[in-house]
Amino acid sequence: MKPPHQAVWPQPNLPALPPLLPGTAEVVEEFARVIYGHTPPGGELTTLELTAREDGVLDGAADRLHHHAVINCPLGDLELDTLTHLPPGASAQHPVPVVVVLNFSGNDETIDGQQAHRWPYAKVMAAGYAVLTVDYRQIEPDDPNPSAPGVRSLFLTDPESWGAVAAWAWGLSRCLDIAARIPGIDPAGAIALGHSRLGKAALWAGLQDERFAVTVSNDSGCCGASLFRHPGGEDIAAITERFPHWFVPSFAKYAGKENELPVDQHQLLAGLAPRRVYVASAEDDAWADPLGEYLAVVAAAPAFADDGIGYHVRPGGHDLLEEDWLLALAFAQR
Ligand code: GTR
Repeated sequence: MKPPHQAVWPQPNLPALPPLLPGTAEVVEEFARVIYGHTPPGGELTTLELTAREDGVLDGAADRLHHHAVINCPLGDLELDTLTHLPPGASAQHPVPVVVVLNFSGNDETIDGQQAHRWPYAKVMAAGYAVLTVDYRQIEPDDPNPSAPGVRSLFLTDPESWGAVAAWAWGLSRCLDIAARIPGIDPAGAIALGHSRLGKAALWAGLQDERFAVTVSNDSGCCGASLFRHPGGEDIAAITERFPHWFVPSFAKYAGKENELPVDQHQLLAGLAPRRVYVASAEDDAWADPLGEYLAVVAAAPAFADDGIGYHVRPGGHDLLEEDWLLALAFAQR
């Protein structure tokens, strides 16, 4: 889809963007230091139990598998319950690539709950991909004062040394560990995909985990794909006020001082090169600043080979729609 915006940086009356960083390692270090925090090493998938399997669901479009996984961390185990859809015919002899996506409100909601429109499983199967999901709250609660601890309490580091977005990103990598053990899934060609706050997590996961061949950000906005230095929508003051647990506490000192931030999000997108990244925006999603997302893509593009970075903006609001999936998968398959 053709981006409707013709704008490029520099923008009149807006500051220059910081230059692209030399490589992925530098991007990880800078963004860990300033925004997301440092993800500690560790977290090993031990037990993976298939707890249920139904073949031929969705009128034969998919086989549905439920797994219970145990991830061994330095201070205890994290347990994850994953839901996987496989195209029929996917097997150890004929494995398919996987899209790893966290969900907001439970695995079952992706099938027939209020979130089901965000999960066009049959179409994704027809495109030749498996989908593996887990409830993001099982990895780390989305609460500044959680009643139950998450994975950040299972490491020896200070829990505040990495934010909840980084914890969810860590969880995406553990989901890929799980996917790699499921017969019928080929971990090569894996896609990390996320919507909104989980789009921020997908970008941070894709950057750090080179097994993700393609990273897809959908409406990820502030601290996701959109530029801090392009005003519009959510800013640092708003995001750190409402979601102090998402990032390192020191990030809040840049509230109202976007221009002093040492980084900007085009650098994060560029850090994914030479792997590939796709940014999806929605015209009416002003809070995520679709133009700021587009400008970040344009500013990151010099880091990529042809077709290494892609973008679309569709009509409508803040949501993950079938159209977003299919355009992203078409990009991945090019
Ligand atoms: C909003 C938040 C955004 C975005 C969104 C979402 O409230 O301000 O950064 O993450 O939530 O996750 O739906």
